[in-house]
Amino acid sequence: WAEDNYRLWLRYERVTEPALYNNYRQSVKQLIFPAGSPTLKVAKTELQNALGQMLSLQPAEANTVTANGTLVIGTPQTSTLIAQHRQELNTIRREGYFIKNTQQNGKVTITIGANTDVGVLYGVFNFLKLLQTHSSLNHLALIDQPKIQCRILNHWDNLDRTVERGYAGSSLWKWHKLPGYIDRRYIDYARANASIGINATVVNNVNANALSLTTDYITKAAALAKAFRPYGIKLFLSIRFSAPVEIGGLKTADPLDAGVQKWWKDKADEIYRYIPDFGGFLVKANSEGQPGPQTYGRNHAEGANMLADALKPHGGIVMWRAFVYDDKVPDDRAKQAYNEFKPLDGQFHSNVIVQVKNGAIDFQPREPFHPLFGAMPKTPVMMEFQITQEYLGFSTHLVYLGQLFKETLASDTYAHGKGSTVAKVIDGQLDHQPLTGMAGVANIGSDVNWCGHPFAQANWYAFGRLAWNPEQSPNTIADDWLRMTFTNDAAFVNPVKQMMMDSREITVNYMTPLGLHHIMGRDAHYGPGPWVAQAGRPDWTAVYYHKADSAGVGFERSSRGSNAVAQYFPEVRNQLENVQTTPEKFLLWFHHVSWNYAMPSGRNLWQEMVHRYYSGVDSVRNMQKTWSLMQGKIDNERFAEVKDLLAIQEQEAEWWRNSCVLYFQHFSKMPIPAGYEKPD
Ligand code: GCW
Repeated sequence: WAEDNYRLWLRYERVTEPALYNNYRQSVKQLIFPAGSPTLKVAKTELQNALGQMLSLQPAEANTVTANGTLVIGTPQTSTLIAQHRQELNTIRREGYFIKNTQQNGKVTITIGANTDVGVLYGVFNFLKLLQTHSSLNHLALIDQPKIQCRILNHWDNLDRTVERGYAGSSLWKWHKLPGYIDRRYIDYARANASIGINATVVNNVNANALSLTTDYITKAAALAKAFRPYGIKLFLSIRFSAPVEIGGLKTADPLDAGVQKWWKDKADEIYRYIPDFGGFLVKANSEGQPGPQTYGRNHAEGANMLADALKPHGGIVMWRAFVYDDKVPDDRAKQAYNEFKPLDGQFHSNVIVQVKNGAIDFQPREPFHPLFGAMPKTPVMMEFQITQEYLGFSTHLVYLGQLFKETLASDTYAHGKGSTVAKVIDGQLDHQPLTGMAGVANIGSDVNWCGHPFAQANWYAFGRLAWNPEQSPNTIADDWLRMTFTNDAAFVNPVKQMMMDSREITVNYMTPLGLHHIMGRDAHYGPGPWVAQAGRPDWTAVYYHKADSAGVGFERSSRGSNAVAQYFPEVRNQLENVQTTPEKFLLWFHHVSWNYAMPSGRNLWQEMVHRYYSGVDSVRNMQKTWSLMQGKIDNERFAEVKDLLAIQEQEAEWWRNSCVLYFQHFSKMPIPAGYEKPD
């Protein structure tokens, strides 16, 4: 059980189909892979282990191609055979790779080449993916490279090993045993990340403890950085803006104060002495009570630039979060980030990137894209997705987030007319930004299976794949993941993939259909709580986010309400301004709509809402049916685990449905239409 759960998508199951087994063995009989550097060494070990497990084979090592079925791997520096492939090498940049069939000395070879060692590592992992997914090794002509530079996990892990919004056990980082003891798990974590192209990690919570910048903790962080380094993963730290006061003994943390500037400069110099390739800082400032430049009457740019200047000589960057949320700001919460950041466009130094959550409220089951995407053409802007399912049933509900991520990435901002998708903003194409990134708030903990739910592993996987290339399809990603994680049996892969693909919409239906949002229980954000007051502000009554009353339901964000729609470009704004043209999935996000409003389905709004909640529950039952047919196709342990979790999901979908339908019925005063089972 533990083994099956632990190995993630790097299981390297033995290939049992005889023809394929023989064909693969013939293709990799000989190996030319000189591996001197730490990165090439780990790539080679990964390859040899995998081939051993999948094909019971150790290819014979050679220096020249003397047999059909030779695997040639390396960079132009390590191999003249690779250096010949000028055209491919010129196309791929630093982290890219190519895999192709070639003839050398009249023999058939497979060549995996890259300009750098880390490119080779990515090439090897992708070659192994071909084997794991039982793909053909004939006519290989793959050229691939990342579209986004910084593909980074954000761990909201505290130094005491609790994890904010973590549902998979305690933090992986055993701070108390670092730097002396390197847990084997750090290596497996790095392997898993490298296999999907993740090249950076922030190991501590954005609600940061100033102690993480003390010399003791820098030493510990340096040990982690060293463990990750061969896998091409750079370490970043979240910082607490007031650290100069808390651990530096200064009177202020004002970013314009010369003493404060010097403190950060010295601190950066110190960090780079321990971690020469340190990535930089992630900063949550003036949000949810965290200190920041505004505490001293300065703005976000002044705060970010001060840190950026300290990191600049070493090549480090600042990821400055735009998730600013303050219940003292007397306006629609959805508007605050745009209001504070848009005016600062052009004022950030070149090694600052602004990190924006996918939506303007907070990682809801469905949110429209954040209006800051496309709105700051003079500033690098990166994406922050949440992989951990804070608002999506923790690690109990099966929800494939490939669909959620993709929906945001494919949204059109119209910043430069039609086709200005969010993906093009964050991969730098749209405004020719040299600095690009995508962050995912990790769902990883020390549970045996890393993520709490066997299917939550797919969300880590999908994040990495989309950060590498946001144009990829969630369907292909789910297909690869299922084959590598469970089995290549089509009778399993096809129905379960469909279940994954539908799972996000199903969850939206039983939690927050039609644009409802933030109606989860307060603080925990787990079960339903549309009746719960969300915070301590007088206007934030129980109905702050849904505004239900006898006339209707929904948050009016058109010009007739908070006018949050004005933060979007005209094409989007005009569409959202009007109830009739607002996409149904965002209806109640942007409008307060009458219970009698006629929906395209022919139902009125109330009936449609009831319908969505019921169909959400019904669909979970269908997921259970699909899954029950999978018995015997995979190991019994994971089969049983998912079955039990789906049973909880079904109960909780009912809990959501019954609570929300009965609660909103107080306002609609309309009956539950005939044909639906009675909620209780
Ligand atoms: O989603 C909210 C969470 C907080 C989190 C905050 C943030 C780290 O409820 O737990 O704090 O967002 O993103 O900063």
